[in-house]
Amino acid sequence: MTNAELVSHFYQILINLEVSEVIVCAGARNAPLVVGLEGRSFKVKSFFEERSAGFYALGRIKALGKPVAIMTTSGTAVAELLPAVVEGYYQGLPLIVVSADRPKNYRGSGAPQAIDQAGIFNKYVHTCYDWDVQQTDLKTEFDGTKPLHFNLCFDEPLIDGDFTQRTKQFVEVNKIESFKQQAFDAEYGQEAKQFKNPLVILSQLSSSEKEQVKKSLQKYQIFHYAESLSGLLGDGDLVHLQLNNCEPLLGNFLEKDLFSSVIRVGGVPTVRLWRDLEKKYAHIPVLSISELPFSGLARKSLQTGFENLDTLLNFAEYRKIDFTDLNKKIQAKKVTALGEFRNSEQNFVFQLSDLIKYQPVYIGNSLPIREWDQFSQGSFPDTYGNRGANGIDGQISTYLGWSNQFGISWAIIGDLTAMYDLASLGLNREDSPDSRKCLVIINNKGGQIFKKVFDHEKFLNPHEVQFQGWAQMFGWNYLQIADVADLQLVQQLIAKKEKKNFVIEIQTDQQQSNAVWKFMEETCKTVTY
Ligand SMILES: Cc1ncc(C[n+]2csc(CCOP(=O)(O)OP(=O)(O)O)c2C)c(N)n1
Repeated sequence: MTNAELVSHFYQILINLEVSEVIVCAGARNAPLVVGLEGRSFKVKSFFEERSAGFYALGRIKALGKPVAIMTTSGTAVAELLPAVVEGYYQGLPLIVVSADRPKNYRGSGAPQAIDQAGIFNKYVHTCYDWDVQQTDLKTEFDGTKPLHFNLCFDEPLIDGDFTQRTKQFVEVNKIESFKQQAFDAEYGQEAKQFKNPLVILSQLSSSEKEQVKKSLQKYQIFHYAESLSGLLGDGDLVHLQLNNCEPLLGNFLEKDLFSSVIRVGGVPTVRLWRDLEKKYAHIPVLSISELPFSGLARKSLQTGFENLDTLLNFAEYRKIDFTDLNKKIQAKKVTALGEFRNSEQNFVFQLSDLIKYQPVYIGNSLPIREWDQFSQGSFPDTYGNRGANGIDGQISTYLGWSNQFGISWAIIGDLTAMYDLASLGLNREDSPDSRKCLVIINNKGGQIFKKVFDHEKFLNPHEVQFQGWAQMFGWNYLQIADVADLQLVQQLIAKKEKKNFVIEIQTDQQQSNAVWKFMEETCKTVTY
């Protein structure tokens, strides 16, 4: 077979895998693949930096609900995709990695741009297909629930035939099932009896899961703690069943036996209590309802899929709880604290969320996700964030890929998180002209999440960086806000409806932010149900 024929067969495989978008990070070695794209129907996006491009592809997968391919040249270009592959693995996203390689006999030789690429992603991909022009069996199997790697070896001359030809060979792609959640049988039902008075925690949900969960919660009127990534926090039909989020309260509830088990619905939760279930509350039975194969805990717990959601939520015995008064008390305390510490991060989140209610929002890791969970007001049905491996890398890139589907959208991220993904803004060129991106950086001058636990420069990485020059470099508009009153500028920006992208840098007052955390912790000790 020639390179041209291998490419032609391969593109038929991509089509059979339902790939319609391809992100291309071109180099010489993947020239056969790049040239072969000409005249095919894939939507193609080119970018030079593989790490950002990989994370961007994850955002596209989330937006499209189907696999997206990313192509790299040989060498470290492939290795740059590891973080996105890992993130894709833990989120269950079908990222199709296509790396071009030098011929197989170059392996281990140290020849230029020849590294050991086959199997480089190890367990984080469903399979690595390592093919060259000698390959006769091109049968592909895929379960669609994790990344997949094709390593295609090309010898020179790279362009060796007619790349416009379409394959006449039948290329077989089998969809297989590799993971099946525990069925809800009699034995399982017996175990599920432990789930008395459960605290139901909602974490990351897909759109279809969200609707299903909402229906069941409404039907049985179940009290729950909703994280923002569920898209159900503050939902008008559920808000009377939700606790006004104040994280430290949950531990108190377990200690006071208000709840005696935990049912988690969706992704692995962010809330501190989840980590405490590992050891501190190891006696509390935990059941996870999720489509992913991860229990999210190293200790014993039960797991099942969404098909059993309604049965399980109905099955559990609930204590009738009315949190109306408690919610009011917490809200009053929050408002007092935020009023007093008006330039705290938490108050910026509180006020900003009110301005951008109902608009799509991407939430970055570290403090932003925790602050959004506890201090945002209103409802955000389209909320997304990379919580697979909780990295601060690639956040802007994923946001840009995910948000192309919307008109105006927002991302809320930390300053180190922004600095991690500096090439990302270049990804936005030529993107959907109707989408309008607003990237909010909460600049607290370092990794302030560590302040409470390891208050040392080595952890905080303090800095005086500002982001104006960076925004300008990529032709984005820039707004700097250091007082909460200036959020009116954001309001004006929204009202103008101009198709402009913005970097909005919010400079917060660290002492005030610390004071709010302290106040809320104290409050949680004193408020009672
Ligand atoms: C790729 C990666 N490296 C390191 C970490 C560890 N880490 C967690 S939070 C954090 C600091 C984040 O700082 P920033 O983005 O400024 O947010 P802030 O803590 O101030 O909210 C770091 C380094 C991580 N989660 N991911």
